[in-house]
Amino acid sequence: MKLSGVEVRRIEMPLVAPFRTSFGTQTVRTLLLLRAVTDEAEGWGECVAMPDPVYSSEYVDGCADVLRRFLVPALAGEFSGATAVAPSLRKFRGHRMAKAALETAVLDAELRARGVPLSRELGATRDRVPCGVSVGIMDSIPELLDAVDGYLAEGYVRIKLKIEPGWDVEPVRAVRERFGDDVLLQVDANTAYTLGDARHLAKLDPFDLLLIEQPLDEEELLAHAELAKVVRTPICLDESITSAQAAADAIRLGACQVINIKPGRVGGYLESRRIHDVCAAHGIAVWCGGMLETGIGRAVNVALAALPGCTLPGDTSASGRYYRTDITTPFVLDDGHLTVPTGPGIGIAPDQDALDEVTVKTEWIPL
Ligand code: OSB
Ligand code: MG
Repeated sequence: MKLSGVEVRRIEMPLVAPFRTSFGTQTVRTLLLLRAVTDEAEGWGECVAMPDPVYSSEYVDGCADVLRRFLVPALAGEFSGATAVAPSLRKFRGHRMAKAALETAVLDAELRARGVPLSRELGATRDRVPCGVSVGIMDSIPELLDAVDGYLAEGYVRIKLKIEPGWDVEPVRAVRERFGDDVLLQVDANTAYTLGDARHLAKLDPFDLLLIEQPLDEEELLAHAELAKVVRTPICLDESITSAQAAADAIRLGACQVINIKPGRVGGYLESRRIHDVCAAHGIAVWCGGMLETGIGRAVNVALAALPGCTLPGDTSASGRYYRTDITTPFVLDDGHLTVPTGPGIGIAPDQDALDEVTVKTEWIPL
């Protein structure tokens, strides 16, 4: 396979509602969309980095820079396909979101040429996946209850509440009191706490949460293991899990009982599959996380969520939870589930007009 170049589009899509987390508020999703042009076919990849380095160290302009100067040029010449991408990029440290987008675009092109759906390539065992929804921090409890009420009415099978110091026990209590004990409920702190908050976080225990996601800093694996001795709620890691090696280490240390897999954060779908396998071997539950993806990133996430080890509902919500108009045929919730695309590659492509509408910059990186 030979790459002739990569088109990098910067797109800006307004969110249907502001999304507030412990690291900030998003009202518009700005991201990079890649189109890899090869001698066999074209493929798409979405780079999940945000404009500011507040979730992880990567950010949109940094990803565009590293793709242009280092990652795309490293793929010059004949190569054997998507499995050769990560080894070719390994000498460049970090930048996993940029690497993941490039690998996904190449993988999509390769699978389209071979006529193979991504879900089959990854080893998916389901044709539809149950969906959860991530609910941002709100200005008031009544506002939160209205939002959760709406999502439950739409059919979401699991609710995740974003938390931070000052917005944790009370919102959880309010959701439990209003919607009952049967709702699958979990929380995500995006690193907002310290080990000194252990006793406070243990106050979440009576609410029977599925998990608490990334309470402490991404580098604090040992502190998560210590926290796990004080809180009964299972600990799930997101930001800390940057590779299959990191996952194996975290499991060995007792830092987590659940893992959120995000292909962007770990450098791609092939590494995601390895994390899935490491976790399955250790009896650790996994689920597919989200980064407010467009239909392109959503298609790949839904394929990943269909793997047998993804035993918890993921943050793979319908297009309408994020965008009034998606750049692909929208993903629509059917009885709380999304259907896994069956076409070759990622199984979906952007609508050209919708894509042009949200594109603010286009760059062609030639090889
Ligand atoms: O921590 O899981 C997270 C969105 C952006 C960055 C980080 C996270 C999230 C979400 C939303 O929780 C998940 C989604 O619905 O895409
Ligand atoms: Mg998270």
